[in-house]
Formats: sequence, C-alpha cells, structure tokens
Amino acid sequence: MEIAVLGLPQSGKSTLFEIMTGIASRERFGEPAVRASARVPDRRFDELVKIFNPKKITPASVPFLDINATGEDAWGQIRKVASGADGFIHIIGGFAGGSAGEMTADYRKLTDELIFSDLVVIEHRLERLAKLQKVNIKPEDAMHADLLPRLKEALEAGKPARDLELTAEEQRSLKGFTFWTMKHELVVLNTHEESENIATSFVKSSGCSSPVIDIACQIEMEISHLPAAERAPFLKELGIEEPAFERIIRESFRLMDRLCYFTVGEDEVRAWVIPAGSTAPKAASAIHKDFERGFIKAEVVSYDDFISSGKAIASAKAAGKLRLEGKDYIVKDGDIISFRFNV
Ligand SMILES: Nc1nc2c(ncn2[C@@H]2O[C@H](COP(=O)(O)OP(=O)(O)OP(=O)(O)O)[C@@H](O)[C@H]2O)c(=O)[nH]1
Ligand SMILES: [Mg+2]
Repeated sequence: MEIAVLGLPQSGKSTLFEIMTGIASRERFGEPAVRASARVPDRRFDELVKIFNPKKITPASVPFLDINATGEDAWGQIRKVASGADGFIHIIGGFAGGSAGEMTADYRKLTDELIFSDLVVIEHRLERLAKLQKVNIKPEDAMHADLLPRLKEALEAGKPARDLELTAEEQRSLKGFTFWTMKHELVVLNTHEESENIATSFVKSSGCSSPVIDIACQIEMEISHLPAAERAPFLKELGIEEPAFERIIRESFRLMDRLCYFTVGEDEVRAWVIPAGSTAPKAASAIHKDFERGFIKAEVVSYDDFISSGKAIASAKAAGKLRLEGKDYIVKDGDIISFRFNV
C-alpha cells in the first residue's frame, strides 16, 4: 500500500514529498527510492484525542514514495521501484509562472510516457494470444482478446486506461498486469502563489478526469515548518482555511480505496486503516489476526452519533446509538468500534 510521487524532472516531487512527510529525500542522494509516511489530517481524530486525552495516539497515515532517478534510464528505474504503488501523485512544475497551456503540455508528456508503457504490455499480450491454438483458449484469454484491443484503441487515442468503463469481471482479469494509466491519479499543480483559478483552467485545457489540486510549494514548506501555535494565525493572514498539502494527503488516502475506523479509550485513540467494503471481522484483523477468527460481535457507534449523544460511549449507549453488529456488518468510515472476541 503506497502512493508514488511522479513527475517530470525538477517539477517539485521531492519538495512536495518533504512537505508531506518531513523527510528530505534529496539529502539521501544515491538511494533510488525513499519511502516515508504522512499523517492524514482528520478533524474527527483530533476531536477524539481531545475528548479521551489518551496516553498514546495513532492517527492514520499514507505511505509515500519519492524516486531519485536521472539519466537515460530514468523511466526504467521508476518502473522498477514504483510498479507496486496503489496510485500516484502526478506533480507538474509551474512555479516559475507556467500557464495552464504549458502545464497541460507537461501533463501530456508524462501521461504519454505512461500510456506508451501500457501499450508495450498490451502488444506483448496480444502477440502471445495470437499464437495460441484455438483449443487451448481459456476464458481469461477470450476476455483479453476482446478487451485488450479496446484498451489499445483508447490508449492510442491518448486516453488513460482508467477512463474506460470496465465491468468488475474485466477489471479482475487485468489484475496480473501493471497498467500505469489504470492506477488512480491525483494531479498536483505546483504553482506560483499568484496563480488564481489555475486548477480550473488546467482541467479545461487538459480534459484531465483525475482530481486536481494546486499548491504553492514554497509557501507550504514554510507552513509545514511552523510550530502548531503559529500556524493558524499565519494561515489566517494568507486567507487560507487549510494548507493545500493537507488536502493532498487526504486525497491521496482516498486514492488507496481505504477508510478508517477508530478505537478509543484512555490508553489509546487510534485510527485503523482498512480496505473500503471490509466486514467487521476483517476490520478486526487489522488489530490482531486472532480477532478475526474469534470474532463475536462489534459494538459500533458512528462518529457523528457519538458526538451528538454526549461525547462518551456510555451516553451513546444510553441514547440507543451504540449498535451491536455481527460478522456481515460492513464497516463505515468514522465508525468507533469495540470488538468482542473469543480467543
Ligand atoms: N521557487 C520555487 N522553487 C521550487 C518550488 N518547488 C520546487 N522548487 C525548486 O525546484 C528545484 C527542484 O525541486 P525538487 O523538489 O527537487 O524537484 P524534483 O522533481 O524532486 O527533481 P528531480 O528529483 O531532480 O527530478 C529545487 O531547487 C526546488 O527548490 C516552488 O514551489 N517554488
Ligand atoms: Mg527529487
């Protein structure tokens, strides 16, 4: 589980990585891949910490990957270290005052590189399929013979694979491939502080269907270095409600198709990151494998119910908001849970 930071050379990848994670990857020159996590900003979590005042806190985090790759084979190196990423940030350098048109050209440059890489994979597979004897064709081969030419056509027209509408079955059949343009993408425009509405103009000129966030990295680096107490007044002065890098981290978390539930108490308040759609026993296994096997019930209250019924588990229970859920319950983002188990 990780999000790679990709972009053209000198676009601000390592700068953004440092703002989000606090790790200056440029100082680790010679390491092709630098990995570090960023805390996911979450007002609900902060509120729970205030309420329980626990000895230990563990917020949710997003693992990021920055790549130091240069020279002829830069793309080859990137492919090697980042092919397992769940998604990527595509950062575009516009801090010297780049227009939406120039940023669109940069966006196309890397996107075309990624598309080309996907086309090579498809060509290989289609060649192999063409050599198969009719009698040896398995259901998955038949699906690929139908799907891959469609995919190829879209890619050749400059469209990323993620823009194609695929059935769940088709998506499953592609699991074995690494298609870069199938991975979730977040576009980050690293702009000059005075570029207003640049994200809107960029979306218009590029036709990009991924989420787009603009950030002025230079200022945000200053913000990220400020002590917590000085941050709010500084933001107010700039007329900013929330730093862009916090939105970028949150949006990156969403790219991974994960959600979090909370466990609370005086010892620890913790956010547990699980795949969206997890059942209660699966969610419990994030805490301990034995919790899944010995699962009995989950005591659940949604964050909003917890707050509105008096900010305590006992008052949520008295208000009838604490539910006892069984093994088929699908955990929702922001649930506060306590598991009953038998091991
Ligand atoms: N003025 C200004 N300079 C920036 C900004 N973001 C990055 N830079 C500068 O641009 C240069 C490249 O930034 P990096 O973050 O190292 O870019 P990179 O994409 O990691 O570069 P490579 O890994 O070498 O491809 C550095 O000298 C940064 O200080 C910005 O928002 N404003
Ligand atoms: Mg770098």
